[in-house]
Amino acid sequence: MTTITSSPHTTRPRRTRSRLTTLMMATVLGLTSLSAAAATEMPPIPEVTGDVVEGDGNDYSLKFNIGLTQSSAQYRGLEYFKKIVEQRSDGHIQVQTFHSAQLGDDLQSVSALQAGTLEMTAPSTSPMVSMFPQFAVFDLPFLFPTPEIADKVLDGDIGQQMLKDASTKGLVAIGWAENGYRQLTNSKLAVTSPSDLDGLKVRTMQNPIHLDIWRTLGANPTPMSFAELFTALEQGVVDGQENPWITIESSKFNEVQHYATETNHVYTPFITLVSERFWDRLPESYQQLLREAAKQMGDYERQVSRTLNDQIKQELKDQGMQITELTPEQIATFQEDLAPVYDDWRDKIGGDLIDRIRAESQAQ
Ligand code: TK8
Repeated sequence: MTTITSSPHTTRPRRTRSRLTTLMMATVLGLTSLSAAAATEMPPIPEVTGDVVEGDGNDYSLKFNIGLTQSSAQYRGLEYFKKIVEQRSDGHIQVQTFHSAQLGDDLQSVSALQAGTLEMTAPSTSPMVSMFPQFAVFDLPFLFPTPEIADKVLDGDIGQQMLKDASTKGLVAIGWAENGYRQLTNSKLAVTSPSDLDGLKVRTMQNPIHLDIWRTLGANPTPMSFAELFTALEQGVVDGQENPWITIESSKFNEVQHYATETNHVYTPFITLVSERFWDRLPESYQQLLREAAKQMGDYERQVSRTLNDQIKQELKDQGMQITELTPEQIATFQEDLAPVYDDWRDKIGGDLIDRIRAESQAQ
């Protein structure tokens, strides 16, 4: 049985200790059976559908590297991708999967794709805005009120055009998946309003809008690669960070962050990328197979991510994290404070694009 919390291969020794401490504390509180029973089960990897695809007689192998750990929904998606591609190519395409930034963080992986030393990766769109400024739209706070609206945008004309536009500079963009709604964690205090953030050192993704968001709210933001984040939190280089619940748990941030606030301030997509050098070597039939597999991976990964989101929030609570759920009024305070971020970025990003996304929300 695969569980999201049992990740013996990714657990570093020093983390095991704090995990143990957490478990011992839970025992004292009589919570062991609760948290053990809550061990999250991933929705099963679906059976592969579709016929075997004829290639050109050659064998190919591709390395697919991501930043999140083996217990993330994202990695689970990669396992499904591997299964589809290997089965439907009748073993002519071998997929090797890598997690936890083993072959580099988001930006390093994208460079490796361009250089042709790595075949696939799926970064958050946010660190890529220096290459593709239009991705900045996904960094605007509170733009996607529900995951279904995000799907409509990403799977509809806007998202499909963005994939085309991002298929340049040595990259081929073939699909979307979800990182998800971001939540704030920190080691200092229960945050209920922007005034609590005064001077708090918050790690952000390497992205100017995220910097702007946290500066506007009064925090002291520091951009940093995700690969450096656990150590930075553990050593107190930063006080806090923000990521979806599933990432907070699969990266064990709760072991070094006592407080969390359910802010849902930004919805971050993952974009599935292939090295153009590799792509150009493939027969068209295999290019099409990768596109189909990327689509199925994205749909499944979203399903896993959404099924687990609330469950994992509960598990984090059971493990002792103090989670603050904001009232609509408290959320409104964050939204009002962040209005200037919209004003500052609207023209740079393109007001049209923002309006089209807003229209999708209203059409619901
Ligand atoms: C993982 C990152 C991560 C992102 C971040 O490679 O950097 O905080 O949310 O998921 O893409």
